Amino acid sequence: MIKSCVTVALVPQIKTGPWIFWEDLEAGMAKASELGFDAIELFTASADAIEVPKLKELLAKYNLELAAVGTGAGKVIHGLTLTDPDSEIRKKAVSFISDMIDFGAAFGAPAIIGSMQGNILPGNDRKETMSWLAEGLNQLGKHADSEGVMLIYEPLNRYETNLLNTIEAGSKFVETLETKSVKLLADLFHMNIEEGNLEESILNWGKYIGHVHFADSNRRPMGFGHTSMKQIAEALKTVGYAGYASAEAFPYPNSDEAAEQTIREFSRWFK
Ligand code: LER
Ligand code: MN
Repeated sequence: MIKSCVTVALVPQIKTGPWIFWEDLEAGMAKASELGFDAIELFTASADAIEVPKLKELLAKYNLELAAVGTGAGKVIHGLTLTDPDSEIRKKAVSFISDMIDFGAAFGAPAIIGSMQGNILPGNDRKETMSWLAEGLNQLGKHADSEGVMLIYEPLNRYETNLLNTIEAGSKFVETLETKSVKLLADLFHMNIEEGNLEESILNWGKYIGHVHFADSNRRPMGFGHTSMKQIAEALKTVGYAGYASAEAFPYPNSDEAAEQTIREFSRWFK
């Protein structure tokens, strides 16, 4: 069974990003609960931005799970990536993500590595940069495993990273890692830009998919763009995907209506 999820971002620096709810955690959770979502995905400035007991209390109050925690603040606020040529920065990136893994693990939720993967910077070698990414993911995957959670790595579109852009490239890279705890995030928005055929990629590499970002071709809530959801939903069901479809979409036309649109589309394809 695929479960429904909606994003809540609490980081002012990423205010213009594709998040359904922002700023007011409890108001977002109340609306998500009212609409029947199973979970929220949370973006916080750091691992200690919300106290674990407080979040546990809110999740229980609103009958929601924590699906995943985002780490993007590490890049946006602190400039940290796993592929920075400076080894001290890479070390800080690992430490930031490690703390996020611990935070998520208190709820059984994986951490997501999106923008913190970084880029091959001008003048740097692709092979060496990929070895830094592998080193970071191996270290963090081992840590996630010891905490009993997966680690989610997200291939992004070419305008956000030049490391790995497709599910195939991500899967082949994951196969080379020592850790077996790293799974991929299939973000339907990025896939719309990069994949030749979304459903074929899901069918071919489905065993590596651990999380799904549910957004249309234009990053608006599903149904507001031109993604052919029918075939994608069938492919996800065929490969036995049983994680979350998490709405990482613009709050278009506003947060509440974006959440309503998302749950309607979720029910249409996954119920
Ligand atoms: C993060 O999940 C992601 O997909 C980024 O493109 C958001 O800016
Ligand atoms: Mn995403």
